[in-house]
Amino acid sequence: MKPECILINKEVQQFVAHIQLNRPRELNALNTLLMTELRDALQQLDLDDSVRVMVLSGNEKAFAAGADIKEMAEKNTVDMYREDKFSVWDAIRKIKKPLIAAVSGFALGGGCELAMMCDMIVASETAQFGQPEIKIGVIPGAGGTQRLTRAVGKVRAMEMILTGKFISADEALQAGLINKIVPVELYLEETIRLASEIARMPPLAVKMAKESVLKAFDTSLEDGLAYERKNFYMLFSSKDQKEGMKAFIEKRKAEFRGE
Ligand code: DAK
Repeated sequence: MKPECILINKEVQQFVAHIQLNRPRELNALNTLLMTELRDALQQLDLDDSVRVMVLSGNEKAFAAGADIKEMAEKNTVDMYREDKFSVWDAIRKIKKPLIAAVSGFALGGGCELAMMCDMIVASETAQFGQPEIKIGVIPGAGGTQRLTRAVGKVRAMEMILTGKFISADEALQAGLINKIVPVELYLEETIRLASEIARMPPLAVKMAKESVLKAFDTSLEDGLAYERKNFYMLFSSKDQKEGMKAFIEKRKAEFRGE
């Protein structure tokens, strides 16, 4: 069935898929249907050998202005607990292939959290990031207090989360929240170019590299090093390792197949 709240282009470039959040009238507010469709699409693409990297964008005005406030406003604690909407976010967090956010305009609340769940963020000059939940009586719930703090440090995260104020693309770049800033008419193109660059790398090594980098966020250095080493050893069972090293010695371009 065709999704209602997202657009999927499975082959925007070779091995690169693009998902666009598509509730423009609501500034891509993340309602339950959108998040479920996004989870389903990402899980399918994660298993699809013709896709190696995924790009996630909104539109020029908004990546996403947060979770849908109108959908949440009347909920009580028991509703929230029983509905367990976080399982959808947890599933997105477990996607193995690289996911790159292309952010223009508002990335607020859940929108900022969704961008931070991606592996990299390319922003247009108009991008604004914020966790304004405090202004509507709550706090970030989909990782904002944790990921923002890890990305920009305690004092900046405190300021953003306690005041709800937005930061510009320039401030986000300076704080280490995003990879780069691109003119608005080029931000999507540039994100797809970055995705294509990664898609030319050996896919198994890419997945294991992603997994190993993410491990650094929730483990000791000792355990993280052991984890990295295991993945490093494992890649010596792959055909792509043989191909990559042979191609280097033979001074030719490697042909990676994800095997
Ligand atoms: N929810 C629902 N509708 C939204 C929305 C949102 N977050 N943001 C914007 N809209 C709607 C507006 O209501 C308006 O619809 P109409 O009134 O025309 O029907 C339309 O989008 C255009 O918005 P504005 O007229 O307000 O546009 P402006 O350019 O004047 O202002 C703005 C843009 C982004 C500054 C403003 O819309 C705004 O402040 N929006 C709310 C931003 C915000 O507070 N975001 C944080 C939401 S709380 C969870 C996971 C995650 C979360 C919660 C639970 N679980 C898994 C359970 C996350 C929570 C949040 O994100």
